[in-house]
Amino acid sequence: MSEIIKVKAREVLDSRGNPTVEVDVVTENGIFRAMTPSGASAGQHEALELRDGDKSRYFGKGTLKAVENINKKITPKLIGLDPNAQETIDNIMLKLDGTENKDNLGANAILPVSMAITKAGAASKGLALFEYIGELFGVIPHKLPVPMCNVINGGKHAGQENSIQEHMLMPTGAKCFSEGIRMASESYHHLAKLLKGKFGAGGTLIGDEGGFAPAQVVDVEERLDLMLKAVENAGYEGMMKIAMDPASSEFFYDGIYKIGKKSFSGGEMVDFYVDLCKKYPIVSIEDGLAEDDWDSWVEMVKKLGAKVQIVGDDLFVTNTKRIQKGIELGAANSVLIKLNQIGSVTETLNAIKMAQDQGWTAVVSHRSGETEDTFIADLVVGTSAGQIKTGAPARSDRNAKYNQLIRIEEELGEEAEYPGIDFRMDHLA
Ligand code: 2PG
Ligand code: MG
Repeated sequence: MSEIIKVKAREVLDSRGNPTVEVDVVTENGIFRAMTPSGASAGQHEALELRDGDKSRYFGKGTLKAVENINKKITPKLIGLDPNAQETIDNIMLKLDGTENKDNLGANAILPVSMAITKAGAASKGLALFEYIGELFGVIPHKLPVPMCNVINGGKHAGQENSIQEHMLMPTGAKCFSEGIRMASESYHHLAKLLKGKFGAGGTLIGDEGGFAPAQVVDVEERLDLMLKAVENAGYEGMMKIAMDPASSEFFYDGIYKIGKKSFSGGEMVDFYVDLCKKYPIVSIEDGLAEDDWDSWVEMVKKLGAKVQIVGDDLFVTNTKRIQKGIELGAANSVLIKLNQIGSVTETLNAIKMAQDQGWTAVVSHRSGETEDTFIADLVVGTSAGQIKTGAPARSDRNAKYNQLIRIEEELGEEAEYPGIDFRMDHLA
């Protein structure tokens, strides 16, 4: 058994240039490092992201308190422990925090420690991280995910108000993951050509997740038309489906949804998606409705759920209590999985398990503020989740994850499976 010799945290920068927390866990096998990401369109019910609030540093966004919570409070409890005791270690941190929302230590203190422990645990067993996560989760991992590549960024990720946030391509017609990424990348570059031709250099400005953010294209149908044209120009017509994340809590005001100049009730919003799905090859809609508008979610599942994956992100915040409520109500058929929404590896694995046990899908996701940490690539394979959303196939904060999946696919060789168009039903088989 190896043991934890040292745990040390520091403040570093994320992809948006905001501070975040990095942790080194040291065992006899080496240094194991993890970083926590950060959301912009964060859900109200997420675990606490502890920020210093000292306006003289990073506009109040400093993370020195979270760093200190690790170095002074968490570290002494972990020295000498076995890094393979993931659940025990996560529970020690949860107990030390003592609150439902991680209000004392901060999810951004607990999570990077938890992730670094998983990496140290894998090394101590001589396993690749995805294999070790498979062991923790109870599957033999060989399934690569279908990526959701966010080629047009809107909403908060593009400095726009009352606009749909993510417009993604899913290469469902690819034979394997690396071919899917090639199809997405080529389509992305064709989209760049189209946008440059239409709007000049300003058309290819990019948003937080590496997708284009053309201020001139506000209408959702115009955005989707451009994407499909790019796919056609790349030669992949019919081989790419569309996934959307409107992130609608961001344009929900006192019971009314506002997109551009139009207003919608919950029911009208559902009808808007029903119409859109008739016109476009949309297979997945995340946060089409606001985080507490449960009734409209139920209506959406009734009207669209058989055909379209209905994914709860801000609705569930990777929290088994909220997922359980969603299951009881029939409010979705899929859960978006973000480690830092809940704040530990064990709780994240439990959320994925709960979704899958229900016959729902789980989509592993990045945050809009990312880092070079590729943990989620191993997480999606280790849990056989079958879908990952980690931005455009561009910018190293996003491609770090796609590239890690290319490596995992290579390592699995003949064993590797790619669900393609069966990304929803595959895990039920
Ligand atoms: C989302 C995410 C990631 P953020 O809404 O799904 O794409 O955005 O990290 O800003 O919450
Ligand atoms: Mg979302």
